[in-house]
Amino acid sequence: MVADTFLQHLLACQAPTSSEHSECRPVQVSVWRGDATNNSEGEQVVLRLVTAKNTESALQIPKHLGNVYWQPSVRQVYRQMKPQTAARVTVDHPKKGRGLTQRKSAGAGWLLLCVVIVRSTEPYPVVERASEEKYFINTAADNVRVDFPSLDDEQTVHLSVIVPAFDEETRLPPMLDECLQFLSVRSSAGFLFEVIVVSDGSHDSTASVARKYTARWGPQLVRVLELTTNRGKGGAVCLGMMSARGAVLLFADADGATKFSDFTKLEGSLKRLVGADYTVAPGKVSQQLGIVCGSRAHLEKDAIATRSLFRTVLMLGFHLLVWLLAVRSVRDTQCGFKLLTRRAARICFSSLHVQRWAFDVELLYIAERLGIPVEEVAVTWTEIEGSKVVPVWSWLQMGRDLVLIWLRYLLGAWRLKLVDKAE
Ligand SMILES: Nc1nc2c(ncn2[C@@H]2O[C@H](COP(=O)(O)OP(=O)(O)O)[C@@H](O)[C@H]2O)c(=O)[nH]1
Ligand SMILES: [Mg+2]
Repeated sequence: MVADTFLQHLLACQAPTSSEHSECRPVQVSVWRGDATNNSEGEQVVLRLVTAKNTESALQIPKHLGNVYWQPSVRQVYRQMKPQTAARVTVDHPKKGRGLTQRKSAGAGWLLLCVVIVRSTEPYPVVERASEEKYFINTAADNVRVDFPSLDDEQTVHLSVIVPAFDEETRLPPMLDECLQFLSVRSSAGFLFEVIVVSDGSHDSTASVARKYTARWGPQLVRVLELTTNRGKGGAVCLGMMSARGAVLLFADADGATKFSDFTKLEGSLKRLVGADYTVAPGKVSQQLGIVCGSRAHLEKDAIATRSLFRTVLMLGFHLLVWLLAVRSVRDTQCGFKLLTRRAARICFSSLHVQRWAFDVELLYIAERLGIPVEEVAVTWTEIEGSKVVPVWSWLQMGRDLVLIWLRYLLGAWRLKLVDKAE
Protein backbone atom coordinates (compact mmCIF):
# COMPACT_ATOMS: atom_id res chain seq x y z
CA MET A 1 0.00 0.00 0.00
CA VAL A 2 1.49 3.39 -0.89
CA ALA A 3 1.80 6.16 1.62
CA ASP A 4 -1.06 8.16 0.21
CA THR A 5 -3.55 5.33 0.55
CA PHE A 6 -2.21 4.60 3.94
CA LEU A 7 -2.87 8.18 5.01
CA GLN A 8 -6.36 8.17 3.68
CA HIS A 9 -7.03 5.05 5.62
CA LEU A 10 -5.37 6.42 8.68
CA LEU A 11 -7.25 9.69 8.66
CA ALA A 12 -10.51 7.93 8.08
CA CYS A 13 -9.81 5.70 11.06
CA GLN A 14 -8.43 8.33 13.41
CA ALA A 15 -10.31 11.51 12.56
CA PRO A 16 -10.73 13.25 15.90
CA THR A 17 -14.28 14.24 16.67
CA SER A 18 -14.25 15.75 20.14
CA SER A 19 -14.97 19.45 20.56
CA GLU A 20 -11.40 20.19 21.57
CA HIS A 21 -10.39 19.78 17.94
CA SER A 22 -12.82 22.38 16.71
CA GLU A 23 -10.23 25.15 16.68
CA CYS A 24 -7.72 23.10 14.72
CA ARG A 25 -6.47 24.48 11.48
CA PRO A 26 -5.10 22.75 8.35
CA VAL A 27 -2.63 20.32 9.41
CA GLN A 28 0.73 18.85 8.66
CA VAL A 29 0.97 15.14 8.24
CA SER A 30 4.46 13.79 8.29
CA VAL A 31 5.36 10.41 6.97
CA TRP A 32 8.95 9.46 7.33
CA ARG A 33 10.92 7.16 5.21
CA GLY A 34 10.73 3.58 6.32
CA ASP A 35 10.93 0.21 4.69
CA ALA A 36 8.80 -2.83 4.32
CA THR A 37 10.96 -4.96 6.58
CA ASN A 38 10.55 -2.65 9.53
CA ASN A 39 6.82 -2.55 9.16
CA SER A 40 6.29 -6.18 8.64
CA GLU A 41 3.25 -7.81 10.07
CA GLY A 42 3.03 -8.05 13.83
CA GLU A 43 5.45 -5.19 14.54
CA GLN A 44 3.89 -2.43 16.55
CA VAL A 45 3.96 1.08 15.12
CA VAL A 46 2.80 3.86 17.38
CA LEU A 47 1.08 6.96 16.05
CA ARG A 48 0.94 10.18 17.94
CA LEU A 49 -2.01 12.42 17.40
CA VAL A 50 -1.35 16.03 18.32
CA THR A 51 -4.14 18.56 18.24
CA ALA A 52 -3.71 22.28 17.81
CA LYS A 53 -4.10 22.58 21.56
CA ASN A 54 -1.09 20.31 21.88
CA THR A 55 -2.97 17.54 23.58
CA GLU A 56 -1.54 14.24 22.58
CA SER A 57 -2.77 10.72 22.28
CA ALA A 58 -0.87 7.71 21.20
CA LEU A 59 -2.71 5.48 18.77
CA GLN A 60 -1.79 2.14 17.39
CA ILE A 61 -2.00 1.24 13.79
CA PRO A 62 -4.81 -1.20 13.36
CA LYS A 63 -3.56 -4.73 13.04
CA HIS A 64 -4.60 -5.00 9.45
CA LEU A 65 -2.28 -2.12 8.57
CA GLY A 66 0.67 -3.98 9.99
CA ASN A 67 2.03 -4.71 6.56
CA VAL A 68 1.89 -1.13 5.40
CA TYR A 69 5.14 0.35 4.22
CA TRP A 70 6.19 3.83 3.36
CA GLN A 71 7.23 4.96 -0.06
CA PRO A 72 10.89 5.86 0.41
CA SER A 73 10.43 8.91 -1.79
CA VAL A 74 7.61 10.36 0.30
CA ARG A 75 8.89 12.49 3.16
CA GLN A 76 6.11 14.97 3.84
CA VAL A 77 2.50 15.23 2.80
CA TYR A 78 0.37 18.27 3.50
CA ARG A 79 -3.37 17.90 3.71
CA GLN A 80 -6.16 20.34 3.97
CA MET A 81 -8.73 18.97 6.35
CA LYS A 82 -12.09 20.05 7.57
CA PRO A 83 -11.61 22.39 10.56
CA GLN A 84 -13.52 20.21 12.96
CA THR A 85 -11.42 17.16 12.18
CA ALA A 86 -8.01 18.74 11.78
CA ALA A 87 -5.07 17.47 13.71
CA ARG A 88 -1.38 16.97 13.26
CA VAL A 89 -0.32 13.40 12.91
CA THR A 90 3.24 12.28 13.21
CA VAL A 91 4.40 8.73 12.85
CA ASP A 92 6.87 7.50 15.37
CA HIS A 93 8.44 4.15 14.72
CA PRO A 94 9.59 2.63 17.99
CA LYS A 95 12.79 1.17 16.56
CA LYS A 96 13.96 3.21 13.64
CA GLY A 97 11.57 6.14 13.68
CA ARG A 98 12.82 9.55 12.66
CA GLY A 99 11.60 11.18 15.91
CA LEU A 100 13.69 8.82 17.93
CA THR A 101 16.70 9.47 15.76
CA GLN A 102 16.19 13.20 16.14
CA ARG A 103 15.91 12.90 19.89
CA LYS A 104 19.00 10.74 19.96
CA SER A 105 21.02 13.19 17.90
CA ALA A 106 19.81 16.13 20.01
CA GLY A 107 20.89 14.20 23.10
CA ALA A 108 24.23 13.42 21.49
CA GLY A 109 24.61 17.13 20.64
CA TRP A 110 24.07 18.13 24.26
CA LEU A 111 26.42 15.44 25.44
CA LEU A 112 29.09 16.65 23.04
CA LEU A 113 28.61 20.24 24.22
CA CYS A 114 28.99 19.14 27.83
CA VAL A 115 32.13 17.17 27.01
CA VAL A 116 33.59 20.18 25.18
CA ILE A 117 32.79 22.46 28.16
CA VAL A 118 34.35 20.05 30.64
CA ARG A 119 37.46 19.36 28.52
CA SER A 120 38.09 22.99 27.63
CA THR A 121 37.70 24.37 31.15
CA GLU A 122 40.29 24.57 33.91
CA PRO A 123 38.59 23.19 37.03
CA TYR A 124 40.39 25.60 39.35
CA PRO A 125 40.99 29.29 38.75
CA VAL A 126 44.37 30.17 37.35
CA VAL A 127 45.33 33.57 38.71
CA GLU A 128 48.09 34.99 36.58
CA ARG A 129 49.97 37.86 38.10
CA ALA A 130 52.60 39.83 36.20
CA SER A 131 55.75 40.73 38.14
CA GLU A 132 54.70 44.42 38.13
CA GLU A 133 51.51 43.38 39.91
CA LYS A 134 53.33 41.89 42.88
CA TYR A 135 54.52 45.10 44.50
CA PHE A 136 53.34 48.59 45.29
CA ILE A 137 55.32 51.80 45.06
CA ASN A 138 56.05 53.54 48.30
CA THR A 139 55.64 57.12 47.20
CA ALA A 140 56.28 58.22 50.76
CA ALA A 141 59.91 56.98 50.61
CA ASP A 142 61.82 57.36 47.33
CA ASN A 143 59.33 55.35 45.31
CA VAL A 144 60.82 52.07 46.47
CA ARG A 145 59.01 48.93 45.47
CA VAL A 146 57.55 46.89 48.29
CA ASP A 147 56.22 43.38 47.79
CA PHE A 148 52.64 42.71 48.76
CA PRO A 149 52.13 40.01 51.38
CA SER A 150 49.93 36.99 50.73
CA LEU A 151 46.46 36.15 51.93
CA ASP A 152 47.96 32.85 53.12
CA ASP A 153 50.06 34.74 55.68
CA GLU A 154 48.81 35.56 59.17
CA GLN A 155 46.84 38.76 59.58
CA THR A 156 48.83 41.78 60.76
CA VAL A 157 46.19 44.53 60.74
CA HIS A 158 42.57 44.57 61.84
CA LEU A 159 40.96 45.65 58.59
CA SER A 160 41.80 45.77 54.90
CA VAL A 161 39.62 47.81 52.57
CA ILE A 162 39.93 46.79 48.93
CA VAL A 163 38.77 49.35 46.39
CA PRO A 164 38.46 48.12 42.79
CA ALA A 165 38.89 51.10 40.51
CA PHE A 166 38.63 51.30 36.77
CA ASP A 167 39.02 54.80 35.32
CA GLU A 168 38.02 56.37 38.60
CA GLU A 169 40.26 59.45 38.75
CA THR A 170 37.22 61.63 39.49
CA ARG A 171 35.06 59.44 41.73
CA LEU A 172 37.88 57.89 43.76
CA PRO A 173 39.20 60.89 45.78
CA PRO A 174 35.93 61.72 47.60
CA MET A 175 35.48 58.04 48.46
CA LEU A 176 39.05 57.68 49.74
CA ASP A 177 38.79 60.90 51.78
CA GLU A 178 35.59 59.71 53.45
CA CYS A 179 36.96 56.22 54.12
CA LEU A 180 40.35 57.35 55.46
CA GLN A 181 38.83 60.02 57.68
CA PHE A 182 36.39 57.53 59.14
CA LEU A 183 39.04 54.89 59.86
CA SER A 184 41.81 57.17 61.02
CA VAL A 185 39.64 58.36 63.91
CA ARG A 186 39.98 54.87 65.30
CA SER A 187 43.76 54.72 64.91
CA SER A 188 44.38 56.43 68.22
CA ALA A 189 42.77 53.44 69.94
CA GLY A 190 45.30 51.10 68.33
CA PHE A 191 43.10 50.13 65.41
CA LEU A 192 45.21 49.08 62.42
CA PHE A 193 43.89 49.25 58.91
CA GLU A 194 44.98 49.50 55.29
CA VAL A 195 43.31 50.60 52.09
CA ILE A 196 44.34 48.86 48.87
CA VAL A 197 43.28 50.61 45.69
CA VAL A 198 43.34 48.23 42.74
CA SER A 199 43.60 50.16 39.52
CA ASP A 200 42.36 47.68 36.97
CA GLY A 201 44.29 48.64 33.85
CA SER A 202 42.79 52.13 34.04
CA HIS A 203 43.33 54.39 31.04
CA ASP A 204 43.20 57.54 33.11
CA SER A 205 45.28 58.72 36.07
CA THR A 206 43.52 56.54 38.67
CA ALA A 207 46.78 54.90 39.79
CA SER A 208 48.73 58.15 40.17
CA VAL A 209 45.79 59.80 41.94
CA ALA A 210 45.72 56.88 44.39
CA ARG A 211 49.51 56.95 44.85
CA LYS A 212 49.23 60.52 46.12
CA TYR A 213 47.29 59.02 49.02
CA THR A 214 50.21 56.67 49.72
CA ALA A 215 52.50 59.70 49.83
CA ARG A 216 50.14 61.54 52.17
CA TRP A 217 48.96 58.72 54.47
CA GLY A 218 51.98 56.43 54.31
CA PRO A 219 52.46 52.91 52.89
CA GLN A 220 51.05 51.21 55.96
CA LEU A 221 47.67 52.81 55.33
CA VAL A 222 47.33 53.18 51.57
CA ARG A 223 48.72 50.89 48.89
CA VAL A 224 48.09 50.87 45.17
CA LEU A 225 48.01 47.66 43.19
CA GLU A 226 48.27 48.59 39.55
CA LEU A 227 47.13 45.85 37.18
CA THR A 228 48.73 45.91 33.76
CA THR A 229 45.55 44.96 31.91
CA ASN A 230 41.85 45.26 32.65
CA ARG A 231 40.48 42.08 34.26
CA GLY A 232 37.07 43.17 35.43
CA LYS A 233 35.82 44.01 38.91
CA GLY A 234 35.97 40.39 40.13
CA GLY A 235 39.58 39.97 38.99
CA ALA A 236 40.60 43.23 40.66
CA VAL A 237 38.86 42.45 43.97
CA CYS A 238 40.41 38.99 43.96
CA LEU A 239 43.98 40.26 43.51
CA GLY A 240 43.35 42.96 46.12
CA MET A 241 42.21 40.29 48.58
CA MET A 242 45.26 38.13 47.80
CA SER A 243 47.48 41.08 48.76
CA ALA A 244 45.73 42.08 51.98
CA ARG A 245 46.84 41.90 55.61
CA GLY A 246 43.55 42.30 57.49
CA ALA A 247 41.84 39.97 59.94
CA VAL A 248 38.71 41.02 58.10
CA LEU A 249 38.50 42.32 54.55
CA LEU A 250 35.99 44.72 53.07
CA PHE A 251 35.60 45.47 49.41
CA ALA A 252 33.99 48.79 48.62
CA ASP A 253 33.18 50.49 45.32
CA ALA A 254 35.33 53.42 44.31
CA ASP A 255 32.36 55.71 43.72
CA GLY A 256 31.37 55.87 47.39
CA ALA A 257 27.79 54.84 46.63
CA THR A 258 27.51 53.52 50.18
CA LYS A 259 28.29 55.90 53.03
CA PHE A 260 31.43 54.55 54.62
CA SER A 261 29.96 55.05 58.08
CA ASP A 262 27.56 52.18 57.26
CA PHE A 263 30.58 49.97 57.78
CA THR A 264 29.67 49.88 61.49
CA LYS A 265 26.47 48.00 60.54
CA LEU A 266 28.54 45.34 58.79
CA GLU A 267 30.93 45.11 61.73
CA GLY A 268 28.02 44.62 64.13
CA SER A 269 26.57 41.90 61.97
CA LEU A 270 29.90 40.09 61.65
CA LYS A 271 30.37 40.21 65.40
CA ARG A 272 27.03 38.44 65.86
CA LEU A 273 27.79 35.99 63.08
CA VAL A 274 31.18 34.82 64.37
CA GLY A 275 30.60 35.51 68.05
CA ALA A 276 33.69 37.70 68.47
CA ASP A 277 34.85 41.25 67.86
CA TYR A 278 37.65 41.52 65.33
CA THR A 279 38.88 44.81 66.83
CA VAL A 280 39.44 43.01 70.14
CA ALA A 281 40.42 39.53 68.95
CA PRO A 282 41.64 39.90 65.35
CA GLY A 283 43.59 36.62 65.37
CA LYS A 284 40.56 34.66 66.48
CA VAL A 285 38.12 36.30 64.06
CA SER A 286 40.52 35.92 61.13
CA GLN A 287 40.20 32.15 61.59
CA GLN A 288 36.40 32.19 61.71
CA LEU A 289 34.09 31.91 58.75
CA GLY A 290 31.64 34.66 57.95
CA ILE A 291 30.53 37.04 55.21
CA VAL A 292 28.36 40.11 55.62
CA CYS A 293 26.84 41.67 52.51
CA GLY A 294 25.69 45.26 52.29
CA SER A 295 22.25 45.17 50.76
CA ARG A 296 20.01 47.46 48.74
CA ALA A 297 17.09 45.05 48.79
CA HIS A 298 15.10 47.43 51.02
CA LEU A 299 15.42 50.09 48.31
CA GLU A 300 13.97 47.90 45.58
CA LYS A 301 10.50 49.44 45.68
CA ASP A 302 11.93 52.94 45.24
CA ALA A 303 14.19 51.71 42.46
CA ILE A 304 11.22 50.19 40.62
CA ALA A 305 9.29 53.44 41.01
CA THR A 306 12.06 55.58 39.53
CA ARG A 307 13.49 53.28 36.88
CA SER A 308 12.15 52.65 33.39
CA LEU A 309 9.99 49.56 32.90
CA PHE A 310 12.73 48.07 30.75
CA ARG A 311 15.41 48.39 33.45
CA THR A 312 12.99 47.03 36.04
CA VAL A 313 12.28 43.96 33.90
CA LEU A 314 16.02 43.42 33.40
CA MET A 315 16.65 43.75 37.13
CA LEU A 316 13.86 41.37 38.12
CA GLY A 317 14.91 38.90 35.42
CA PHE A 318 18.45 38.98 36.79
CA HIS A 319 17.23 38.39 40.35
CA LEU A 320 15.14 35.46 39.17
CA LEU A 321 18.09 33.92 37.33
CA VAL A 322 20.32 34.34 40.37
CA TRP A 323 17.70 32.68 42.54
CA LEU A 324 17.08 29.84 40.10
CA LEU A 325 20.68 29.08 39.20
CA ALA A 326 22.95 30.07 42.01
CA VAL A 327 22.17 31.92 45.24
CA ARG A 328 19.04 31.81 47.36
CA SER A 329 20.11 33.15 50.73
CA VAL A 330 20.98 36.70 49.65
CA ARG A 331 18.52 39.10 48.05
CA ASP A 332 20.99 41.68 46.75
CA THR A 333 24.06 39.87 45.49
CA GLN A 334 25.50 42.84 43.61
CA CYS A 335 26.05 45.47 46.28
CA GLY A 336 29.70 46.57 46.22
CA PHE A 337 30.13 46.62 50.00
CA LYS A 338 30.95 43.20 51.46
CA LEU A 339 32.93 42.15 54.51
CA LEU A 340 34.66 38.78 54.87
CA THR A 341 36.78 37.17 57.54
CA ARG A 342 40.30 36.37 56.35
CA ARG A 343 39.60 32.65 56.29
CA ALA A 344 36.37 33.08 54.36
CA ALA A 345 38.20 35.28 51.84
CA ARG A 346 41.00 32.76 51.46
CA ILE A 347 38.57 29.93 50.83
CA CYS A 348 36.19 31.77 48.52
CA PHE A 349 38.67 33.72 46.43
CA SER A 350 40.92 30.74 45.77
CA SER A 351 37.96 29.08 44.06
CA LEU A 352 36.58 32.16 42.32
CA HIS A 353 36.60 31.90 38.53
CA VAL A 354 34.47 34.83 37.35
CA GLN A 355 36.43 38.03 36.83
CA ARG A 356 33.61 40.29 35.67
CA TRP A 357 30.44 41.68 37.23
CA ALA A 358 28.90 38.33 38.18
CA PHE A 359 31.79 37.48 40.51
CA ASP A 360 29.66 38.38 43.56
CA VAL A 361 27.20 35.67 42.58
CA GLU A 362 29.93 33.05 42.31
CA LEU A 363 31.42 34.24 45.61
CA LEU A 364 28.10 33.73 47.40
CA TYR A 365 27.44 30.49 45.54
CA ILE A 366 30.76 29.14 46.86
CA ALA A 367 29.89 30.35 50.37
CA GLU A 368 26.49 28.64 50.21
CA ARG A 369 28.00 25.41 48.95
CA LEU A 370 30.63 25.36 51.67
CA GLY A 371 28.21 26.35 54.42
CA ILE A 372 29.96 29.63 55.22
CA PRO A 373 27.54 31.78 57.24
CA VAL A 374 26.33 34.78 55.22
CA GLU A 375 24.25 37.69 56.44
CA GLU A 376 22.73 40.65 54.61
CA VAL A 377 22.60 44.12 56.12
CA ALA A 378 20.69 47.11 54.74
CA VAL A 379 22.97 50.00 53.74
CA THR A 380 22.44 53.41 52.20
CA TRP A 381 23.01 53.68 48.49
CA THR A 382 23.30 56.69 46.24
CA GLU A 383 23.46 56.39 42.47
CA ILE A 384 26.70 58.17 41.65
CA GLU A 385 27.10 59.47 38.13
CA GLY A 386 29.64 57.71 35.94
CA SER A 387 28.55 54.09 36.35
CA LYS A 388 30.65 51.62 34.34
CA VAL A 389 27.68 49.30 33.89
CA VAL A 390 26.81 49.49 30.20
CA PRO A 391 23.00 49.24 29.95
CA VAL A 392 21.80 45.96 28.49
CA TRP A 393 25.28 44.76 27.47
CA SER A 394 26.52 44.36 31.07
CA TRP A 395 23.23 42.71 32.00
CA LEU A 396 23.52 40.28 29.11
CA GLN A 397 27.09 39.54 30.10
CA MET A 398 25.96 38.88 33.68
CA GLY A 399 23.12 36.63 32.49
CA ARG A 400 25.52 34.59 30.39
CA ASP A 401 28.00 34.34 33.28
CA LEU A 402 25.20 33.16 35.57
CA VAL A 403 24.21 30.35 33.24
CA LEU A 404 27.86 29.38 32.85
CA ILE A 405 28.42 29.36 36.62
CA TRP A 406 25.47 27.03 37.03
CA LEU A 407 26.38 24.78 34.11
CA ARG A 408 30.09 24.51 34.85
CA TYR A 409 29.61 23.62 38.49
CA LEU A 410 26.81 21.22 37.55
CA LEU A 411 29.08 19.41 35.10
CA GLY A 412 32.04 19.46 37.47
CA ALA A 413 33.98 21.58 34.96
CA TRP A 414 34.56 24.06 37.77
CA ARG A 415 35.47 22.78 41.19
CA LEU A 416 36.00 24.18 44.63
CA LYS A 417 39.59 24.31 45.78
CA LEU A 418 40.35 23.00 49.22
CA VAL A 419 43.03 25.41 50.36
CA ASP A 420 42.10 25.98 53.93
CA LYS A 421 45.45 25.72 55.69
CA ALA A 422 43.95 27.10 58.89
CA GLU A 423 41.78 24.06 59.33
N1 LIG B 1 38.47 46.53 38.63
C1 LIG B 1 37.44 46.92 37.92
N2 LIG B 1 36.55 47.59 38.53
C2 LIG B 1 35.55 48.01 37.82
C3 LIG B 1 35.38 47.75 36.45
N3 LIG B 1 34.27 48.32 36.06
C4 LIG B 1 33.78 48.90 37.17
N4 LIG B 1 34.57 48.71 38.20
C5 LIG B 1 34.45 49.17 39.59
O1 LIG B 1 33.32 48.58 40.16
C6 LIG B 1 32.75 49.48 41.07
C7 LIG B 1 31.30 49.68 40.73
O2 LIG B 1 31.21 50.22 39.47
P1 LIG B 1 30.06 51.20 39.06
O3 LIG B 1 30.38 51.67 37.69
O4 LIG B 1 29.87 52.24 40.12
O5 LIG B 1 28.82 50.20 39.02
P2 LIG B 1 27.35 50.43 39.58
O6 LIG B 1 27.49 51.04 40.94
O7 LIG B 1 26.79 49.04 39.62
O8 LIG B 1 26.73 51.33 38.59
C8 LIG B 1 33.58 50.75 40.98
O9 LIG B 1 34.51 50.73 42.02
C9 LIG B 1 34.25 50.63 39.64
O10 LIG B 1 35.48 51.32 39.55
C10 LIG B 1 36.38 47.00 35.80
O11 LIG B 1 36.36 46.71 34.62
N5 LIG B 1 37.39 46.61 36.59
MG1 LIG C 1 28.30 52.62 41.53
